Amino acid sequence: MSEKNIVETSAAEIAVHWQEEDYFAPSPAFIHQANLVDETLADRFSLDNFPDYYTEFAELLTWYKYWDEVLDTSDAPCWKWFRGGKLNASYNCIDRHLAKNKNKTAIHFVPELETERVDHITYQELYVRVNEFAALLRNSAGLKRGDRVTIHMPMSVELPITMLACARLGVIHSVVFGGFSASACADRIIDSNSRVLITMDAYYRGGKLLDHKTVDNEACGLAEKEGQKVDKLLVWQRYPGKMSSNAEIVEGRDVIVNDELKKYYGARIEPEQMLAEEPLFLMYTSGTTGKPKGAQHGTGGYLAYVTAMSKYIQDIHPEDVYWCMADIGWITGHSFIVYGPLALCASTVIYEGIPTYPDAGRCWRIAQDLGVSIFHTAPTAIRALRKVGPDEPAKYNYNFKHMTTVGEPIEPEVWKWYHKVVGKGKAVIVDTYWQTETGGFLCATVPGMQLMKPGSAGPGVPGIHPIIYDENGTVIPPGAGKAGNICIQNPWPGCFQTIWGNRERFVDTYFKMYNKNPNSKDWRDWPYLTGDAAMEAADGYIRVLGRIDDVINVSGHRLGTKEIESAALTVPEVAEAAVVPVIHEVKGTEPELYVSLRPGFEPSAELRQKVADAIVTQIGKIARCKNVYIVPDMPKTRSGKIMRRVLGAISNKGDVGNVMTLANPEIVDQIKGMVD
Ligand code: 6R9
Repeated sequence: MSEKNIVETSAAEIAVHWQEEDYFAPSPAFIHQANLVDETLADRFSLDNFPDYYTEFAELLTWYKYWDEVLDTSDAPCWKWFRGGKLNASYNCIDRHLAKNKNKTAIHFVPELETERVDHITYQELYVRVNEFAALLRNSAGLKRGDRVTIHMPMSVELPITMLACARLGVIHSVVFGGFSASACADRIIDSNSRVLITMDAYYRGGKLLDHKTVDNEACGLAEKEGQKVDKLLVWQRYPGKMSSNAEIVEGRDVIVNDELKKYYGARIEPEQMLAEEPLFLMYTSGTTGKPKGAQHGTGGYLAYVTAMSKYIQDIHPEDVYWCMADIGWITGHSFIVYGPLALCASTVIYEGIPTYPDAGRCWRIAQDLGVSIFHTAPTAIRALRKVGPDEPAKYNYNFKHMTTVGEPIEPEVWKWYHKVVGKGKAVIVDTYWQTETGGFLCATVPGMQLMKPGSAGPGVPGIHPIIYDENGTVIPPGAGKAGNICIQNPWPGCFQTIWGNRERFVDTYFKMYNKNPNSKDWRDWPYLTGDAAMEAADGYIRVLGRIDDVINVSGHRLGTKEIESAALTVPEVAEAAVVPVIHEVKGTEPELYVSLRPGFEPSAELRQKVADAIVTQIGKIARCKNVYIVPDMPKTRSGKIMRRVLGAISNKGDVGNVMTLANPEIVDQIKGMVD
């Protein structure tokens, strides 16, 4: 991996044009109420005290049995946290709150239709519904500890109920983003060997009622073709009788949850006492090869970590109404809508739809009506809200004390609007840098203690020790003004345990690059490679520049270039495909596709459309390409590698650099002519 690669990423280019920014301080009122203000923090969480400092995180949870060892390194680098400890995630998110808080709202659900009622689910009601659904999963679907279940559901109260019911039984859930296509869902069913799929009939998005179950009818068929039979398709019905696919019932396979649940009214299921190191869930994410990888998260380490991050960085207090606008189908939703806030007995908000529909004031209206005090979203949503309604927040009477951003670098200009207009100049902003694999935050500021700096995530959160290496493994010191590969020196409990069914890929992707001794059992020998390029300023603040691997970040969602290219290649006329990220005002970047055709085929508008459609069917609308260009040939190196860098420069109207070393330099001007 050369340094050139790093500066060539488009995100890097945006970032290097940013100037060092001023600092912003939290208000005295915020500091006064903050969960974490401690001048000895750096000492407490120094590497000298590793790994014992993490017991503080674990002690935020309720354990059936305490651990025998904080960190077991015997199977390096597959770390086992809190080995021997026993707990249950559903118990920690629900049961333990009942004695004092059973009538408190656990979840506020805001449907898209403003004529539908906003639901306020208490902890007691959550307890009842999770128990009943767990009884259904056990008895009607035959699920038991260690089984995997794929959940393909839209934002609804039933989604966390389903996840927590799985956790109660020790069943490993794999939630697939609701907007993903049948084929993307089938891939995940197959990889996780799920024989049960859980879905919902329909949901609203942007004013339309979408038939969702029909997607999963197709997913079952696709999975079966590849040898993974779905024995049971469990269907939650929100709009019984409205969707035609509800009528397409496959006898023996489909179970209408609403009807079946009647058998289990009043049922109570004792939570399974899970070992800390047993898996809680899988979350598929894009990698450098076409196949998405299932990040496997453990029970004790993950839950301890997200609970601590929710408490110390999100600064959630039990009395807070906390709203994270992410989708539960992404890691942010798992950690910071469901597990973290509920473990802390907060009230968490789930909303259906999109932030800007039916109008640009929707978010602020929800915040006002529910009394939201902590708000969490992504730069892409902030950019969209700023674009459609820059003056809307002022019209609503809400009061945020804390706001988070996650998913991609936030431009300082956008940060300042978020601060001044959305936060009304009062809220602290925490820019959280992390990944699906890391379970919780890597870099962010401790909001009551550390100054904010627009455009920089901040230093490592307490316990995390980042380090930036150049391609030779030499440390790039803070303030050197040079980008490198950001790694984490120490293991931490939120880190995923492995890639489901592929330990070798786990070790190779995340640990091989800077490992000096593959047989070492010492954690110091296994820095974790994030796959991002970053710079560390003299103050220790980290500015993330973008991915060094082949991943495109669209609206904060990761798409593998190979996934999109493979989808394009399902069109028989296509010979080669290359996708590049194009800078987009709202989404951060969006994919643009170049394809070349097999001999004997001619470019046409229909063919372009066919390729564009293939991507949406194979992956989902999120991967929709800005343009599809049919080019006579790809720019290639002499060894035949497609030069995506050159295409990226053309798409972004940048400098293509010296192309004379290409095997076919003449193609560059031809493609440029097509794009301009
Ligand atoms: C949580 C999440 C991970 C990738 C990550 C990086 C980018 C996330 C960021 C950020 C700059 C931030 N990223 N947060 N870049 N500043 N605050 O987003 O997980 O979907 O796995 O994406 O997103 O490139 O490596 P995931």
